[in-house]
Amino acid sequence: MFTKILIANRGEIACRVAATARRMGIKTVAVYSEADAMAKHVAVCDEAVLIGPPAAKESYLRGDKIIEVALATGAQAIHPGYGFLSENEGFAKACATAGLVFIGPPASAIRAMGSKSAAKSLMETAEVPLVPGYHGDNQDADFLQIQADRIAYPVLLKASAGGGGKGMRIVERSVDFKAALASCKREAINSFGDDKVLVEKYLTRPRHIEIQVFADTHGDCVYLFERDCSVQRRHQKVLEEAPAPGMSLERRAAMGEAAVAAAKAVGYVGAGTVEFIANQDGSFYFMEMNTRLQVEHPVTEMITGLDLVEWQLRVAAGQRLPLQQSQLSINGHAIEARIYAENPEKGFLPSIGTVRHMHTPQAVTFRVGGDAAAHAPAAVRIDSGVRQGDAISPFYDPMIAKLIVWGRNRDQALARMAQALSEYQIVGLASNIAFLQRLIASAPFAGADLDTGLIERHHDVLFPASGKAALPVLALAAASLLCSERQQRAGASDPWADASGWRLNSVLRRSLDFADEANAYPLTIAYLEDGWTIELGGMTAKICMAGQDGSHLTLKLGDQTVHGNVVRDGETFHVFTAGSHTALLCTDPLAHAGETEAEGGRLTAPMPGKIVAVLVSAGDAVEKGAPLLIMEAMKMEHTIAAPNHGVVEELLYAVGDQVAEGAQLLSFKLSGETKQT
Ligand code: MV4
Repeated sequence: MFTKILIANRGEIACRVAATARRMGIKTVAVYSEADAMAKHVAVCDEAVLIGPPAAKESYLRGDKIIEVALATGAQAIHPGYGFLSENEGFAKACATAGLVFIGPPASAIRAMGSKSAAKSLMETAEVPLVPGYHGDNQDADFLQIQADRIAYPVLLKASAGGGGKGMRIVERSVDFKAALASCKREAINSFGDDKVLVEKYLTRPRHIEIQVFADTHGDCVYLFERDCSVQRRHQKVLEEAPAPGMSLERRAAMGEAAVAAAKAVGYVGAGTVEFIANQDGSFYFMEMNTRLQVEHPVTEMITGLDLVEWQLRVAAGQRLPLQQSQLSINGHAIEARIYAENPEKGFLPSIGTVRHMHTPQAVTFRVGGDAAAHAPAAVRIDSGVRQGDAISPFYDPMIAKLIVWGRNRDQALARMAQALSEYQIVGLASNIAFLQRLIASAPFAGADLDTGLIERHHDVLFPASGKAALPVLALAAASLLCSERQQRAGASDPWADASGWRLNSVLRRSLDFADEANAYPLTIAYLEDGWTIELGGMTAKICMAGQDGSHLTLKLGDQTVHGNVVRDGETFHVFTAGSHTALLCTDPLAHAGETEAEGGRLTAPMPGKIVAVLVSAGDAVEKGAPLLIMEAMKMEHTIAAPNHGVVEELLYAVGDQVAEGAQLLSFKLSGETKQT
């Protein structure tokens, strides 16, 4: 076995590979770009070497540099992860030339599967089922049209060098064929430098079912069953599960054997995935083979109890496969959800920025009883290369984490997925968590009515119009704000240690305006001895604090108890309660009064009143929006907030002082700017 390997990747997969290496006592070398100096994958490896600027072309795709680093650090093998250099025939060859083991298939197998039409010819010989079609060398337009007419419409044109859905054209009628062919060839030459196309019968509601295979250098090859990855959007997988719902034992064996035949036909070694599309009637056809470890490999690990990275390392070191086909079995059901920094409501636009707050469900491993379950599946597993405080940059894939759950059956796995998603909290970036929650709860997914068009067909359910924030959500946001003001005033973190005496005998009222993307929530708050009342649109409810643990609040709201986590990011209050996330912008008109004045260069009293609290001292450095002092006027509290980051220079009034409208309350110096008064 190797004693040291280099991991030529980043993010969750680099961390995933490092975890197995560590467990096996193998040292790891990370490589990283300038953007990743502080990344998790650098922290979890034993050594790390900078290989270049952020752009992948200048770092993670620099095979020459990576090989140099492997040689210099004494690594014996390179694990390419997925993406980047993982399916690069030239890199696999260069590793061998340098005397390094490429932890993946032989370069010849990568090449054989790189061309769709060549792969199909090989598969035909190996008797792997193919979609009716033409994948030969004759590219004459009239000839291809005859083929399409023979196959019957609709047909699908695919660029032979394409992949991942690029360079495809659906042709519905014979009269449209020539134009579609010309357009497909144009895209193929532009995207792949090769205008060869193939013609296939177009299946209208296919499922994407892929088989995990493993081969060793001793001629053995097994299949580790299937994954259903039908839930995709624009050829990006969103949910993956194993086993595939509705799969019969016969079909599983037939697909598994076809996949093994495919692997053997190209002299495969290591972990590979044979992708099929399956008709609703269960017939299946070879699509392509992915010659790498896939993103979704954890669902296979969960149902087989195996560590596929360990198998990769053992096979790469020349060992035999640890188990034979007859020793492999399926235990339970696993589902993976890919958590992305993206905005589903804005066409899944990637969201770039810093993860300001992240709370994840607890990963749980337990041992289940029974002979069929000798391994210990994790009920909840999270594979991630992103921690709180890390940034999602525009340079790489915006995946934040993979959330994988296991259950005895699909329903239990679904329930655990719902629970785990409801506990996932991310602030600072848009994420697809709420979308995933709707997706797994949707009738077609819950009912396992899967096909590749599921998301598009159920758009209305998956993208509902945003509703109004519920009262408990608003109460939590308001209580969070009121408590933090009270704590600042008391100068103590204990909310009950409020001994400043600021609370007056008369009831103080103030307005507090919250808003989400669709609605405004103008609240009126009244201060009571033991809490507040909150008024919205003629409805009044009483709030009492029942407990606080950091940002987690428990309230009595009328006769209910509500609890949730409220994370403040600038002026936005992120409320996580009952499994949902609501972002509420607080536009305290009084805080804004201070702000507007400040923009004119003064922090002044918006109206005549009395100073009831001074929250800062001269010399304090404060963040934008930090409350500086509170005045009371017309039974309302007015918070004067910092207009920007800066330093308090001089306080011009003290608690109890009366101030006239427009009076300057303090002098304040903005960071990096000249004095503002
Ligand atoms: C197809 C097909 C229907 N009929 N081939 C898309 C990417 C590539 N891996 C294969 N793809 C498809 N090939 C025939 N003959 C439908 C798709 C397809 C698809 C396949 C798997 C997962 C998602 C998909 C989404 C749209 C289309």
